[in-house]
Amino acid sequence: MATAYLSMGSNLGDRLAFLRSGVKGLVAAPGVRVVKLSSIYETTPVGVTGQPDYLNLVAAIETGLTPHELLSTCLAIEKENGRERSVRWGARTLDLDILLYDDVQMETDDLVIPHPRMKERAFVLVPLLEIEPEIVVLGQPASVWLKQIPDKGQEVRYFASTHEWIA
Ligand code: X6L
Ligand code: MG
Ligand code: MG
Repeated sequence: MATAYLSMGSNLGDRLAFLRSGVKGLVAAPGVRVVKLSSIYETTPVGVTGQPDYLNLVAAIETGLTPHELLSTCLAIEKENGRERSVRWGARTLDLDILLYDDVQMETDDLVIPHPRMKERAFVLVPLLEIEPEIVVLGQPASVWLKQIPDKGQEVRYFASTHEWIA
């Protein structure tokens, strides 16, 4: 069994409902057990500006799936939730990314772990630190990565609890 951390985001339609549906998809997925969920944060878009604000959260899971099986599961859940891939980094109903998978470091054409840009994204690090305050990413505490992010409008505001979302 491996422990993995996943990032979830939505900035189209009923954002909260898409996150909820994404979590339900994970809970229902064979070989996945959701063990922790962060709160939901409302965050400024990074990469492409001029799109709606995101809701983001991070989930900790235990899984018997391999990294690529987990990736397929994430893509299937995105698809079930109407994800369309047109504009790179554009608005989306649901995005589900693998951040960490045990201490695995791997780089294939379709999957890079740890997630290559997670160290520079407050919308990932803030919810990750909420559920795992001591976590180390690529040799450095996530809290230190977060402090190193320049204050350039990467706003992350508490939005809602996920208290009732996993039994
Ligand atoms: C230069 C070039 C600097 C590209 C940054 C950063 C690109 C992040 C893409 C970048 C660059 C991304 C979310 C988001 C996206 C999300 C918030 C991406 C992929 N997803 N912003 N932007 N939350 N707040 O989930 O992360 S698009
Ligand atoms: Mg993403
Ligand atoms: Mg993605």
